[in-house]
Amino acid sequence: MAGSGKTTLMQRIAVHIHNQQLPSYIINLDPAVSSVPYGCNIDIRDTVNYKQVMKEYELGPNGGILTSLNLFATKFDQVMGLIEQKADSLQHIFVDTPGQIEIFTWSASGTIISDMFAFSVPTALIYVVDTPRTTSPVTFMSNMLYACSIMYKFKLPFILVFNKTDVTSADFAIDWMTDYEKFQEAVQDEKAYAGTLSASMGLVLEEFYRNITTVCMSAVTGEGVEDLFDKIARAGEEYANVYRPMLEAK
Ligand SMILES: Nc1nc2c(ncn2[C@@H]2O[C@H](COP(=O)(O)OP(=O)(O)O)[C@@H](O)[C@H]2O)c(=O)[nH]1
Ligand SMILES: [Mg+2]
Repeated sequence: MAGSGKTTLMQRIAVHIHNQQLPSYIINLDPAVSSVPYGCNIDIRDTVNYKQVMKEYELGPNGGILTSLNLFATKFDQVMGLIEQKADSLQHIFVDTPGQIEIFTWSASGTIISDMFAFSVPTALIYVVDTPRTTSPVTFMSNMLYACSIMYKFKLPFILVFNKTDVTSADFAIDWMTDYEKFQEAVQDEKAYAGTLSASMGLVLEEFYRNITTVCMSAVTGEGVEDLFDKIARAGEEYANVYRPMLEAK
């Protein structure tokens, strides 16, 4: 989600891989970001000028981001070539997506780019939740349904990060995910139609929660980052055991 802290998380990851000396690559795919607060190895902004794209194609901000991503996707085989050359010496490759995540998740270029990764190297998705802004049961459910739809669309190992736990603990979220009755209780206070919807969707989400990997952390303080890296390592195993065979069977 926009503003959930994806870029700040990348900054935290950059600090962690530097401290732990984990040879890694960082890629920025947000054409509209004014400055990238971490050292990145590949930056979409070096190839595509977002402001110029907006002007040239007479687009608004979202159209500008989408078109910039499309333009970059047509050249992404060059990026992959570079990555494949380096892959043996790299432990991780991290990719930051545009602030407007929908532009990545529901566009052809987002699919092309993620497929290229998934076919070439062990790949996982990290979905970042703005914990303080997700404390209402209805908002929480909408966010989880969105995460769920992205997981099924991409068919890749999936890590749900509850970020900004320095502001609001994610205990409520973990409670709702592990104990369906607690979510029901919370949702009963919502008298509107949305409350009824949440209550019935909750059952669908139970299955999603059962299979999901969660990390509670703060990109700002760094708390929880070790857990994130543990879960990334596990996602790598999951990719090898479950997802890779599925891809090869396609
Ligand atoms: N308190 C707190 N703020 C955060 C955290 N992570 C990100 N932010 C703030 O949330 C805002 C959006 O962050 P950004 O990384 O740009 O979000 P993005 O759009 O998902 O890339 C910024 O003001 C960040 O400083 C966190 O863990 N704790
Ligand atoms: Mg960002």
